[in-house]
Amino acid sequence: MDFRIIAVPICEGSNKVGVEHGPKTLMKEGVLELFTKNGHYVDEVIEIKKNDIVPLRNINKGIRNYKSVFTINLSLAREVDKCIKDGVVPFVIGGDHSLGIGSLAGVLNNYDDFAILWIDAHADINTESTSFSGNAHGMPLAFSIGLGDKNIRTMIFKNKKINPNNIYIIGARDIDVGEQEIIEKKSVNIFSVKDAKLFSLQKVIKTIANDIRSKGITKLYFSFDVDSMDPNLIPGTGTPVSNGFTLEDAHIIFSILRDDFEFIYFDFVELNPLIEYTKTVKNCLFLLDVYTKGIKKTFAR
Ligand SMILES: [Mn+2]
Repeated sequence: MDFRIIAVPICEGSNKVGVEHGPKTLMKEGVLELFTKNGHYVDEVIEIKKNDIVPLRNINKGIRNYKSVFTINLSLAREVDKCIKDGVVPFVIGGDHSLGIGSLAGVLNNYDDFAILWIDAHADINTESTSFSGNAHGMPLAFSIGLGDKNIRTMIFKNKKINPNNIYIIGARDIDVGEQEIIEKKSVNIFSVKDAKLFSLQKVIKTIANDIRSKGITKLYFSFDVDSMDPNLIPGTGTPVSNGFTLEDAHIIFSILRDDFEFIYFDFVELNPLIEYTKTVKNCLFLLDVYTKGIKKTFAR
């Protein structure tokens, strides 16, 4: 498959520094070589430019570092859009998960019908009114379904919306009260690690795959937050939650999905090498190897 790696060193959507070093760290540790080794062509590696600032702590319009989050995601939306129009699949490396705002907007500008696989310990579907922290990395899915800040919805999403029923959150085990209400009201699909262990992960993922297929959807947006994993395996992340997925689980999730769907977008977010380096980087590279190895070597379009 032909990829473009888009590095997004954003930390402003969280309240911890360090996550902005994710892309540079993975590049230094050989992520590009993994793509090549596994038979893919990377046409370009680009980085979303941003002003050199640390998280300011100021909350404006209910969102921390509003201006930076807005500007970076507007640039990202344009790059993702351009990448898809160039016939290449975006592989976005973060950075915090607020980059989902620009990514979802960029993908939505090109495709109407796709399902979103959101592998995460959190639901990331707060609005600025339901969020306790004001951290935008907990909000991308809300904006994508037409909730929350009007500027983000009109200027980044151009008033386009994702059907909430096409969102599948997998691995969630730390959900805010306001998020739970949105999930129920909008019929977002959500599966906890507990569900997965109870019914067997294979069964859960097969059910999801069947559900997506039954809607006639063939395209997948695949977003992987490393905090979906157990913190013993990936300690280097800003908001760890215990009882996460194992490396084998991640393998199962991907191997069931890869044969049935066309992947139109990938991201890999929230690794923070300043919190822990050695184990985190080793396991991130393992996961990226699994993902790039498993993708069929066909062209996106
Ligand atoms: Mn997340």
